[in-house]
Amino acid sequence: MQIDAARFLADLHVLRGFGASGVGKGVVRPAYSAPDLAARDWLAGQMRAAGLTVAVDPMGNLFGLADGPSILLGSHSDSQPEGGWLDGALGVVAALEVARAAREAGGPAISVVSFQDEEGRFGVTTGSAVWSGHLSQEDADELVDHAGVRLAAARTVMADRVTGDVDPAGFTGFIEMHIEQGPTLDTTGEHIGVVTDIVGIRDMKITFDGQQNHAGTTPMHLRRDAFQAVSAFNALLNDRLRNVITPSTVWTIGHLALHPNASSIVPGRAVFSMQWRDGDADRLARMEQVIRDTADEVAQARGLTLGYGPLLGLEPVAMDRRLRGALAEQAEAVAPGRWREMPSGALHDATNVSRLMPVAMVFVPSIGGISHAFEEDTDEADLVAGLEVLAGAVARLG
Ligand code: HGY
Ligand code: MN
Ligand code: MN
Ligand code: MN
Repeated sequence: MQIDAARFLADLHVLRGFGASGVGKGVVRPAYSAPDLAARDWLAGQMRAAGLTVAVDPMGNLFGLADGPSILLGSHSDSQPEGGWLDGALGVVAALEVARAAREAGGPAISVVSFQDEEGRFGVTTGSAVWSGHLSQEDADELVDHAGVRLAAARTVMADRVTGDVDPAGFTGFIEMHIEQGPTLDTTGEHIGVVTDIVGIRDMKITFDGQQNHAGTTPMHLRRDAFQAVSAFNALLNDRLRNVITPSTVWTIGHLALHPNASSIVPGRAVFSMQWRDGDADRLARMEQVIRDTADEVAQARGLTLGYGPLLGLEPVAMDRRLRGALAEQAEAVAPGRWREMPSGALHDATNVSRLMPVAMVFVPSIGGISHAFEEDTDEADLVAGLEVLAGAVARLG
């Protein structure tokens, strides 16, 4: 199987053009946006040109299907509200190149996928969560984004592209190539990461409701200020979690909406995202209890009411030994002594797909460990090394 590195890199740059931010190589291509649809239409054309049959399921997950049983390769092509050009896109374009190379060489049958809403405009890896059965379409349809749009409404923009459900039974396994999105490989100078496990995640919206009031006339001791509650909650939580966490545990308040969000109004309402991740499901549960107890205490002490959105989440998962072994053998062939086995602190569609079939992942370095930012980038040589590992592993498994 002969991969074409120039064709692969050229395709990556074409895909970057859909939703290009104009800042560095960044992209703004959230799920179901116009650039996301345009990117998916372009990808569908590439799939057809590679001899694959295009299928789109009701969530908008895009498949390029080989005939008969096949190995599934891919990732996602939606981005964060401010995203990098490689997060997800790399795995989809690498899959396309391996599918083309395998076909040209009469090699193993390869199907390609770009999952929808991996970046969680509506939840956590929503497209693959529904495809895998982790989340029902009915429950997914009730999810709302930060602007209050329901998923059921958002996905209607894809309705005329939908061909129907895609049966996972025809796939023998799934391999997702991705950038690391963290500092490990960049720091060690290694070129390839073979993933051992993917951490678990919990994510829920929390709402504090107080009293909206005049910022000049309301004495401090009479205020029921929703922002002050968030601030107090955050400080108390950071302190209390210290008894529960390990050095790899992480938690984030990444979205905060104050109402009505004006300089001279004491905010009456604060809605924020609370997300936490760890490799141990029991620790995730203990953290949830600390979070709920702390929010409850802050709300009571300040005379606010407290509300929770649905608790979303994915369990930690281990990668398949056989697929992982093929990636490791090929990593040693491509970058002798310059690769490592490592866990993933980022979430991936592979977590959901592991419910359906054996899965594995291969990482390439992220320069400066930066991702979910316009600055995200990877050396071209590393992009190509990762593609060589993916293609070689597929050939070994074929
Ligand atoms: O947030 C994540 O880990 C993934 O990139 N959606
Ligand atoms: Mn990703
Ligand atoms: Mn991401
Ligand atoms: Mn006034």
